[in-house]
Amino acid sequence: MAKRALITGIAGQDGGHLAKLLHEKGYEVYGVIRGQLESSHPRYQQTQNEMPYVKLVLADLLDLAALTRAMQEIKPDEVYNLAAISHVGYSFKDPIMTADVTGKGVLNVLEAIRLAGLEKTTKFYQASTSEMFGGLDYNRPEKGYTEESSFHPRSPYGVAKLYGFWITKNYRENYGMFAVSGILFNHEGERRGPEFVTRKISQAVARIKLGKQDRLELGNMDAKRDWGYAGDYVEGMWRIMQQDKPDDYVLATGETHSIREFCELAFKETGVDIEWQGTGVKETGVDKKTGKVLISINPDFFRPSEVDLLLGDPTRAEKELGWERQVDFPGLVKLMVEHDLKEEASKA
Ligand code: NAP
Ligand code: G4F
Repeated sequence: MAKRALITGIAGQDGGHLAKLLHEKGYEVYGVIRGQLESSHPRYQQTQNEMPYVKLVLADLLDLAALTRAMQEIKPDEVYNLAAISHVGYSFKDPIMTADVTGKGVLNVLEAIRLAGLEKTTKFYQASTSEMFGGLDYNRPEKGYTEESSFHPRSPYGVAKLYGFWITKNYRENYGMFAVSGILFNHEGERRGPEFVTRKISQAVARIKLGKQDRLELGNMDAKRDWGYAGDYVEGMWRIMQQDKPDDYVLATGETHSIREFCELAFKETGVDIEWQGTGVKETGVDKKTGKVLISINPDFFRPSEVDLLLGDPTRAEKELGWERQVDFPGLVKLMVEHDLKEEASKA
Protein backbone atom coordinates (compact mmCIF):
# COMPACT_ATOMS: atom_id res chain seq x y z
CA MET A 1 0.00 0.00 0.00
CA ALA A 2 1.24 3.53 -0.80
CA LYS A 3 2.59 5.53 2.13
CA ARG A 4 0.48 8.55 3.12
CA ALA A 5 2.15 11.93 3.72
CA LEU A 6 0.47 15.03 5.11
CA ILE A 7 2.15 18.38 4.37
CA THR A 8 1.13 21.57 6.16
CA GLY A 9 1.98 24.78 4.27
CA ILE A 10 1.29 23.01 0.95
CA ALA A 11 0.79 26.31 -0.93
CA GLY A 12 4.17 27.69 0.17
CA GLN A 13 7.53 27.40 -1.59
CA ASP A 14 8.69 24.13 -0.02
CA GLY A 15 5.19 22.60 0.05
CA GLY A 16 5.08 22.48 -3.77
CA HIS A 17 8.58 21.01 -4.14
CA LEU A 18 7.99 18.40 -1.43
CA ALA A 19 4.55 17.37 -2.74
CA LYS A 20 6.05 16.74 -6.19
CA LEU A 21 8.94 14.74 -4.74
CA LEU A 22 6.70 12.55 -2.57
CA HIS A 23 4.23 12.02 -5.40
CA GLU A 24 7.12 10.87 -7.64
CA LYS A 25 8.21 8.49 -4.86
CA GLY A 26 4.74 6.91 -4.91
CA TYR A 27 3.25 8.53 -1.80
CA GLU A 28 -0.41 9.45 -1.45
CA VAL A 29 -0.02 13.17 -0.71
CA TYR A 30 -2.37 15.27 1.44
CA GLY A 31 -1.85 19.01 1.77
CA VAL A 32 -3.18 21.32 4.47
CA ILE A 33 -4.47 24.62 3.14
CA ARG A 34 -5.86 27.35 5.39
CA GLY A 35 -9.37 26.69 6.69
CA GLN A 36 -11.13 29.69 5.23
CA LEU A 37 -10.14 28.85 1.67
CA GLU A 38 -13.23 27.08 0.30
CA SER A 39 -12.81 24.93 -2.79
CA SER A 40 -14.29 27.73 -4.91
CA HIS A 41 -11.57 30.15 -3.74
CA PRO A 42 -8.97 31.07 -6.42
CA ARG A 43 -6.06 30.23 -4.07
CA TYR A 44 -7.48 26.74 -3.47
CA GLN A 45 -8.07 26.24 -7.19
CA GLN A 46 -4.62 27.56 -8.10
CA THR A 47 -2.98 25.14 -5.65
CA GLN A 48 -5.12 22.24 -6.88
CA ASN A 49 -4.41 23.03 -10.55
CA GLU A 50 -0.70 23.21 -9.88
CA MET A 51 -0.68 19.96 -7.90
CA PRO A 52 -3.59 17.83 -9.15
CA TYR A 53 -2.16 14.78 -7.37
CA VAL A 54 -2.50 16.40 -3.90
CA LYS A 55 -5.64 15.87 -1.82
CA LEU A 56 -6.26 19.25 -0.16
CA VAL A 57 -7.43 19.37 3.44
CA LEU A 58 -8.92 22.56 4.91
CA ALA A 59 -7.34 23.40 8.27
CA ASP A 60 -5.50 26.16 10.08
CA LEU A 61 -2.43 25.60 12.23
CA LEU A 62 -4.26 27.39 15.04
CA ASP A 63 -7.20 24.97 14.88
CA LEU A 64 -6.40 21.88 16.95
CA ALA A 65 -9.82 20.32 16.28
CA ALA A 66 -9.41 20.54 12.50
CA LEU A 67 -5.85 19.18 12.68
CA THR A 68 -6.94 16.29 14.92
CA ARG A 69 -9.80 15.45 12.54
CA ALA A 70 -7.34 15.44 9.65
CA MET A 71 -4.99 13.05 11.51
CA GLN A 72 -7.90 10.73 12.48
CA GLU A 73 -9.22 10.58 8.92
CA ILE A 74 -5.93 10.36 7.00
CA LYS A 75 -3.74 8.44 9.49
CA PRO A 76 -0.60 9.67 7.73
CA ASP A 77 2.65 7.71 7.88
CA GLU A 78 4.62 10.95 7.68
CA VAL A 79 3.68 14.53 8.63
CA TYR A 80 5.81 17.42 7.32
CA ASN A 81 5.04 20.61 9.25
CA LEU A 82 6.04 23.37 6.82
CA ALA A 83 3.30 25.88 7.64
CA ALA A 84 4.46 29.04 9.40
CA ILE A 85 4.51 32.78 9.28
CA SER A 86 7.94 32.56 7.70
CA HIS A 87 8.93 36.14 6.89
CA VAL A 88 11.47 37.36 9.44
CA GLY A 89 10.86 41.09 8.77
CA TYR A 90 7.09 40.65 9.13
CA SER A 91 7.54 38.86 12.46
CA PHE A 92 8.71 42.14 14.05
CA LYS A 93 5.42 43.74 12.96
CA ASP A 94 3.19 40.88 14.14
CA PRO A 95 5.09 39.03 16.87
CA ILE A 96 1.97 37.70 18.62
CA MET A 97 0.55 35.99 15.55
CA THR A 98 4.05 34.73 14.70
CA ALA A 99 4.35 33.14 18.16
CA ASP A 100 0.89 31.59 17.79
CA VAL A 101 1.38 30.11 14.32
CA THR A 102 5.14 29.55 13.99
CA GLY A 103 5.58 28.52 17.64
CA LYS A 104 2.41 27.11 19.18
CA GLY A 105 1.19 25.84 15.80
CA VAL A 106 3.91 23.17 16.01
CA LEU A 107 2.48 21.98 19.33
CA ASN A 108 -0.99 21.83 17.77
CA VAL A 109 0.23 19.48 15.03
CA LEU A 110 2.10 17.29 17.54
CA GLU A 111 -0.91 17.17 19.85
CA ALA A 112 -3.23 16.36 16.95
CA ILE A 113 -1.04 13.33 16.17
CA ARG A 114 -1.13 12.26 19.83
CA LEU A 115 -4.88 12.86 20.27
CA ALA A 116 -5.49 10.72 17.20
CA GLY A 117 -3.47 7.96 18.91
CA LEU A 118 -0.81 7.96 16.18
CA GLU A 119 2.28 8.94 18.18
CA LYS A 120 3.84 5.47 17.84
CA THR A 121 3.22 5.14 14.10
CA THR A 122 3.27 8.60 12.51
CA LYS A 123 6.61 10.27 11.85
CA PHE A 124 6.80 14.08 12.29
CA TYR A 125 9.12 16.56 10.55
CA GLN A 126 9.49 20.13 11.84
CA ALA A 127 10.76 22.89 9.52
CA SER A 128 13.39 24.38 11.82
CA THR A 129 15.70 27.13 10.68
CA SER A 130 19.19 28.64 10.73
CA GLU A 131 17.51 31.81 12.09
CA MET A 132 17.63 30.03 15.48
CA PHE A 133 21.46 30.43 15.51
CA GLY A 134 21.22 34.18 15.10
CA GLY A 135 24.51 34.81 13.36
CA LEU A 136 26.33 36.46 16.24
CA ASP A 137 30.12 36.33 16.41
CA TYR A 138 30.37 34.54 19.74
CA ASN A 139 28.60 31.37 18.66
CA ARG A 140 29.76 31.18 15.05
CA PRO A 141 32.10 28.26 14.30
CA GLU A 142 34.64 28.92 11.55
CA LYS A 143 33.29 26.24 9.20
CA GLY A 144 29.67 27.10 9.90
CA TYR A 145 26.89 26.18 12.32
CA THR A 146 26.41 22.50 13.09
CA GLU A 147 23.85 20.44 14.99
CA GLU A 148 25.92 21.18 18.14
CA SER A 149 26.00 25.00 17.85
CA SER A 150 24.25 27.20 20.40
CA PHE A 151 21.18 29.30 19.64
CA HIS A 152 20.60 33.04 19.96
CA PRO A 153 17.56 34.01 17.84
CA ARG A 154 17.40 37.66 16.76
CA SER A 155 13.74 38.00 15.74
CA PRO A 156 10.26 37.02 16.99
CA TYR A 157 10.30 34.50 14.13
CA GLY A 158 13.56 32.95 15.36
CA VAL A 159 12.26 32.77 18.93
CA ALA A 160 9.00 31.12 17.80
CA LYS A 161 10.95 28.60 15.71
CA LEU A 162 13.13 27.77 18.71
CA TYR A 163 9.97 26.83 20.63
CA GLY A 164 8.98 24.60 17.70
CA PHE A 165 12.43 22.98 17.70
CA TRP A 166 12.39 22.23 21.43
CA ILE A 167 8.79 21.02 21.62
CA THR A 168 9.56 18.62 18.76
CA LYS A 169 12.60 17.28 20.65
CA ASN A 170 10.45 17.14 23.77
CA TYR A 171 7.79 14.95 22.13
CA ARG A 172 10.55 12.66 20.85
CA GLU A 173 11.88 12.27 24.39
CA ASN A 174 8.52 12.24 26.23
CA TYR A 175 6.49 9.93 24.02
CA GLY A 176 9.14 8.10 21.98
CA MET A 177 7.78 9.74 18.83
CA PHE A 178 9.75 9.82 15.60
CA ALA A 179 9.74 13.64 15.77
CA VAL A 180 12.66 15.41 14.08
CA SER A 181 13.86 18.79 12.87
CA GLY A 182 15.66 19.77 9.72
CA ILE A 183 17.63 22.92 10.58
CA LEU A 184 17.59 24.42 7.12
CA PHE A 185 19.60 27.37 5.87
CA ASN A 186 18.04 29.69 3.26
CA HIS A 187 16.76 27.90 0.20
CA GLU A 188 15.29 29.69 -2.76
CA GLY A 189 14.06 29.12 -6.29
CA GLU A 190 11.31 29.82 -8.79
CA ARG A 191 8.59 29.17 -6.17
CA ARG A 192 10.06 31.60 -3.60
CA GLY A 193 7.62 34.28 -2.34
CA PRO A 194 8.31 37.77 -3.77
CA GLU A 195 8.66 39.19 -0.24
CA PHE A 196 12.02 37.40 0.21
CA VAL A 197 15.14 39.16 -1.01
CA THR A 198 16.33 36.72 -3.70
CA ARG A 199 12.99 36.60 -5.52
CA LYS A 200 12.53 40.33 -5.09
CA ILE A 201 15.87 40.74 -6.89
CA SER A 202 15.25 38.17 -9.65
CA GLN A 203 11.80 39.60 -10.39
CA ALA A 204 13.14 43.17 -10.45
CA VAL A 205 16.02 42.23 -12.76
CA ALA A 206 13.55 40.66 -15.20
CA ARG A 207 11.17 43.62 -15.00
CA ILE A 208 14.00 46.16 -15.47
CA LYS A 209 15.26 44.20 -18.49
CA LEU A 210 11.74 44.29 -19.99
CA GLY A 211 11.28 48.00 -19.25
CA LYS A 212 8.52 47.39 -16.68
CA GLN A 213 10.44 48.75 -13.64
CA ASP A 214 13.06 51.47 -13.17
CA ARG A 215 14.80 50.61 -9.96
CA LEU A 216 15.16 48.01 -7.19
CA GLU A 217 14.97 49.23 -3.58
CA LEU A 218 16.59 47.08 -0.90
CA GLY A 219 17.38 47.18 2.83
CA ASN A 220 20.54 45.81 4.46
CA MET A 221 23.01 45.06 1.66
CA ASP A 222 25.72 43.79 4.02
CA ALA A 223 23.86 40.66 5.19
CA LYS A 224 25.29 37.33 4.06
CA ARG A 225 23.33 34.13 3.59
CA ASP A 226 23.99 30.47 2.88
CA TRP A 227 21.67 30.11 -0.12
CA GLY A 228 20.73 26.78 -1.70
CA TYR A 229 18.00 25.53 -4.06
CA ALA A 230 14.69 24.50 -2.46
CA GLY A 231 14.37 21.44 -4.73
CA ASP A 232 17.57 20.01 -3.20
CA TYR A 233 16.43 20.74 0.35
CA VAL A 234 13.12 18.83 0.18
CA GLU A 235 15.12 15.72 -0.79
CA GLY A 236 17.06 16.28 2.46
CA MET A 237 13.80 16.57 4.45
CA TRP A 238 12.64 13.22 3.09
CA ARG A 239 15.99 11.57 3.86
CA ILE A 240 15.87 12.84 7.47
CA MET A 241 12.50 11.09 7.79
CA GLN A 242 13.81 7.77 6.41
CA GLN A 243 16.49 7.29 9.10
CA ASP A 244 16.19 4.35 11.51
CA LYS A 245 16.80 6.65 14.48
CA PRO A 246 15.06 10.03 14.82
CA ASP A 247 17.52 12.95 14.93
CA ASP A 248 17.98 16.58 13.87
CA TYR A 249 20.13 17.60 10.88
CA VAL A 250 21.56 20.82 9.42
CA LEU A 251 21.03 21.26 5.66
CA ALA A 252 23.23 23.99 4.14
CA THR A 253 25.65 24.59 1.27
CA GLY A 254 28.72 25.55 3.33
CA GLU A 255 29.08 28.83 1.36
CA THR A 256 27.91 32.31 2.23
CA HIS A 257 27.26 35.25 -0.13
CA SER A 258 26.17 38.85 0.32
CA ILE A 259 23.05 40.54 -1.04
CA ARG A 260 25.41 42.57 -3.26
CA GLU A 261 26.84 39.40 -4.81
CA PHE A 262 23.33 38.11 -5.52
CA CYS A 263 22.45 41.42 -7.22
CA GLU A 264 25.64 41.43 -9.30
CA LEU A 265 25.14 37.89 -10.60
CA ALA A 266 21.41 38.44 -11.24
CA PHE A 267 21.95 41.60 -13.31
CA LYS A 268 24.84 39.90 -15.13
CA GLU A 269 22.31 37.33 -16.40
CA THR A 270 20.70 40.15 -18.40
CA GLY A 271 24.06 41.55 -19.59
CA VAL A 272 24.25 44.38 -17.03
CA ASP A 273 27.43 44.98 -14.98
CA ILE A 274 26.70 46.65 -11.65
CA GLU A 275 29.11 49.17 -10.13
CA TRP A 276 28.62 50.17 -6.48
CA GLN A 277 28.84 53.85 -5.57
CA GLY A 278 28.43 55.71 -2.27
CA THR A 279 28.07 54.25 1.22
CA GLY A 280 25.39 53.60 3.86
CA VAL A 281 21.86 54.64 2.88
CA LYS A 282 23.35 56.60 -0.03
CA GLU A 283 24.81 53.47 -1.64
CA THR A 284 23.62 52.79 -5.18
CA GLY A 285 24.11 50.05 -7.75
CA VAL A 286 24.74 51.65 -11.13
CA ASP A 287 24.70 50.20 -14.66
CA LYS A 288 28.39 50.49 -15.59
CA LYS A 289 27.58 51.08 -19.25
CA THR A 290 24.78 53.67 -18.99
CA GLY A 291 25.43 55.19 -15.54
CA LYS A 292 21.75 54.63 -14.65
CA VAL A 293 20.97 53.92 -10.98
CA LEU A 294 19.31 50.49 -10.83
CA ILE A 295 19.61 49.72 -7.09
CA SER A 296 19.14 52.04 -4.10
CA ILE A 297 18.62 51.70 -0.36
CA ASN A 298 15.26 52.16 1.34
CA PRO A 299 15.61 52.13 5.15
CA ASP A 300 11.97 50.90 5.40
CA PHE A 301 13.41 47.45 4.67
CA PHE A 302 15.83 47.55 7.62
CA ARG A 303 14.95 45.29 10.58
CA PRO A 304 15.17 46.23 14.30
CA SER A 305 17.88 43.58 14.64
CA GLU A 306 19.65 41.69 11.91
CA VAL A 307 21.26 38.31 11.41
CA ASP A 308 24.44 39.53 9.71
CA LEU A 309 25.91 36.25 8.54
CA LEU A 310 24.63 32.71 8.13
CA LEU A 311 26.87 29.82 7.17
CA GLY A 312 26.01 26.18 7.74
CA ASP A 313 28.16 23.06 7.87
CA PRO A 314 26.28 20.17 6.20
CA THR A 315 28.96 17.53 6.94
CA ARG A 316 26.72 15.37 9.10
CA ALA A 317 23.83 15.34 6.60
CA GLU A 318 26.26 14.52 3.79
CA LYS A 319 27.82 11.62 5.72
CA GLU A 320 24.74 10.13 7.39
CA LEU A 321 21.99 10.93 4.87
CA GLY A 322 24.12 10.85 1.72
CA TRP A 323 22.56 14.25 0.96
CA GLU A 324 24.25 16.46 -1.60
CA ARG A 325 23.07 19.68 -3.17
CA GLN A 326 22.84 19.68 -6.96
CA VAL A 327 22.49 23.42 -7.65
CA ASP A 328 25.35 25.80 -6.79
CA PHE A 329 25.07 29.54 -6.10
CA PRO A 330 25.56 30.82 -9.69
CA GLY A 331 23.20 28.06 -10.88
CA LEU A 332 20.54 29.19 -8.42
CA VAL A 333 20.72 32.85 -9.49
CA LYS A 334 20.59 31.85 -13.16
CA LEU A 335 17.62 29.55 -12.67
CA MET A 336 15.65 32.26 -10.86
CA VAL A 337 16.38 35.07 -13.34
CA GLU A 338 15.65 32.83 -16.35
CA HIS A 339 12.34 31.81 -14.79
CA ASP A 340 11.32 35.39 -14.04
CA LEU A 341 12.32 36.66 -17.49
CA LYS A 342 9.93 34.09 -19.02
CA GLU A 343 7.19 34.74 -16.44
CA GLU A 344 7.35 38.54 -16.77
CA ALA A 345 7.46 38.35 -20.57
CA SER A 346 4.29 36.22 -20.58
CA LYS A 347 2.38 38.85 -18.57
CA ALA A 348 0.56 41.59 -20.42
P1 NAP B 1 6.33 29.88 2.85
O1 NAP B 1 6.49 29.92 1.36
O2 NAP B 1 6.13 31.16 3.58
O3 NAP B 1 5.11 28.90 3.17
C1 NAP B 1 4.51 28.85 4.44
C2 NAP B 1 3.11 28.30 4.30
O4 NAP B 1 2.51 28.30 5.61
C3 NAP B 1 2.19 29.13 3.39
O5 NAP B 1 1.64 28.30 2.41
C4 NAP B 1 1.09 29.63 4.34
O6 NAP B 1 -0.20 29.61 3.81
C5 NAP B 1 1.13 28.59 5.46
N1 NAP B 1 0.53 29.13 6.67
C6 NAP B 1 0.80 30.31 7.29
N2 NAP B 1 0.01 30.47 8.36
C7 NAP B 1 -0.79 29.38 8.42
C8 NAP B 1 -1.81 28.97 9.31
N3 NAP B 1 -2.20 29.71 10.34
N4 NAP B 1 -2.41 27.77 9.07
C9 NAP B 1 -2.04 27.00 8.02
N5 NAP B 1 -1.09 27.34 7.14
C10 NAP B 1 -0.45 28.51 7.34
O7 NAP B 1 7.59 29.15 3.51
P2 NAP B 1 8.66 28.16 2.84
O8 NAP B 1 9.79 28.96 2.33
O9 NAP B 1 7.97 27.19 1.97
O10 NAP B 1 9.22 27.43 4.13
C11 NAP B 1 8.59 26.26 4.65
C12 NAP B 1 8.90 26.15 6.13
O11 NAP B 1 10.31 26.05 6.32
C13 NAP B 1 8.45 27.33 6.96
O12 NAP B 1 8.03 26.83 8.21
C14 NAP B 1 9.70 28.17 7.11
O13 NAP B 1 9.63 28.93 8.30
C15 NAP B 1 10.75 27.09 7.19
N6 NAP B 1 12.08 27.45 6.69
C16 NAP B 1 12.22 28.00 5.46
C17 NAP B 1 13.48 28.29 4.97
C18 NAP B 1 13.68 28.89 3.60
O14 NAP B 1 14.76 29.39 3.33
N7 NAP B 1 12.68 28.83 2.72
C19 NAP B 1 14.61 27.99 5.75
C20 NAP B 1 14.42 27.40 7.00
C21 NAP B 1 13.16 27.11 7.45
P3 NAP B 1 -0.74 30.67 2.72
O15 NAP B 1 -0.20 30.12 1.43
O16 NAP B 1 -2.21 30.58 2.83
O17 NAP B 1 -0.16 31.99 3.09
O1 G4F C 1 15.18 36.92 2.08
P1 G4F C 1 15.04 37.28 3.51
O2 G4F C 1 13.78 37.95 3.91
O3 G4F C 1 15.30 35.94 4.31
P2 G4F C 1 15.74 35.66 5.82
O4 G4F C 1 15.45 36.80 6.70
O5 G4F C 1 17.15 35.18 5.77
O6 G4F C 1 14.76 34.45 6.20
C1 G4F C 1 14.55 33.35 5.33
O7 G4F C 1 15.50 32.36 5.61
C2 G4F C 1 15.39 31.77 6.94
C3 G4F C 1 16.50 30.72 7.05
O8 G4F C 1 17.70 31.33 7.42
C4 G4F C 1 14.02 31.15 7.07
F1 G4F C 1 13.92 30.55 8.28
C5 G4F C 1 12.96 32.22 6.91
O9 G4F C 1 11.67 31.62 6.98
C6 G4F C 1 13.12 32.86 5.53
O10 G4F C 1 12.82 31.90 4.55
O11 G4F C 1 16.25 38.23 3.94
C7 G4F C 1 17.60 37.87 3.74
C8 G4F C 1 18.49 39.05 4.08
C9 G4F C 1 18.18 39.72 5.41
O12 G4F C 1 19.37 40.02 6.04
C10 G4F C 1 17.45 41.00 5.04
O13 G4F C 1 17.59 42.07 5.95
O14 G4F C 1 18.26 40.07 3.08
C11 G4F C 1 18.16 41.33 3.73
N1 G4F C 1 17.40 42.25 2.86
C12 G4F C 1 17.91 43.37 2.30
N2 G4F C 1 16.97 43.98 1.59
C13 G4F C 1 16.12 42.13 2.51
C14 G4F C 1 15.84 43.23 1.69
N3 G4F C 1 15.19 41.19 2.80
C15 G4F C 1 13.95 41.33 2.25
N4 G4F C 1 13.02 40.39 2.50
N5 G4F C 1 13.63 42.43 1.46
C16 G4F C 1 14.55 43.41 1.16
O15 G4F C 1 14.23 44.36 0.45
